[in-house]
Amino acid sequence: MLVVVLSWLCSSALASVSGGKLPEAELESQVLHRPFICRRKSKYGDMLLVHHDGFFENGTMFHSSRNHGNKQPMWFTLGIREVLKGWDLGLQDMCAGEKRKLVIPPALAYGKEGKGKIPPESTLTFIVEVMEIRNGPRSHESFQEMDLNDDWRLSKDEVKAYLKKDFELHGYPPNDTLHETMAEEIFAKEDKNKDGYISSREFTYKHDEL
Ligand SMILES: [Ca+2]
Ligand SMILES: [Ca+2]
Repeated sequence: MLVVVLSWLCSSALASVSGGKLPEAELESQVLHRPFICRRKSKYGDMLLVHHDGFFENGTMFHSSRNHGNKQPMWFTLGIREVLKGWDLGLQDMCAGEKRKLVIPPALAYGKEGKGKIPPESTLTFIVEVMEIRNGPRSHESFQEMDLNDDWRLSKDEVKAYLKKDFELHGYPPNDTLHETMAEEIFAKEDKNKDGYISSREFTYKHDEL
């Protein structure tokens, strides 16, 4: 999963983007559709592929992923403030194929300042449909998958093997030089105690934000 690797590379930066404390505000969440079969439910650290429509309080649509840009659904990691706080809170325990309506108060959206075409103090309504759920780059499952010899730490070779497999899975030819560089970058950032291994502790997210 190339997207997972890329998201892993950026995740430290994303996780460090955190604002000050905002006043308590209630998020309204309503299930519009839940599929009959649900193999897993979304949890913090998962990657979600979603389509979404956003509306102002007066009902005007300000964004629709189906109509804007490349019209593609979007991947993000749940629970690391990569998206609005209201999304992180409101899109838990969802099934692939589920659709929810979220009414998000300003404190859990763009706050006092607003952003771009979102005016200050806007309550926003989103209709969000989850298309797919995957293990996040920092999940326990991803770690186990990468830890080939089960010693609870990732060697540089294990990380490179994972990158290679990931490339092949996406139809890219393996590229040793590139994998080497990517592994170096990952270790520079993630091997906090510089012992040449990424421990499960170094790997896993801390969810102290929420
Ligand atoms: Ca290992
Ligand atoms: Ca280490």
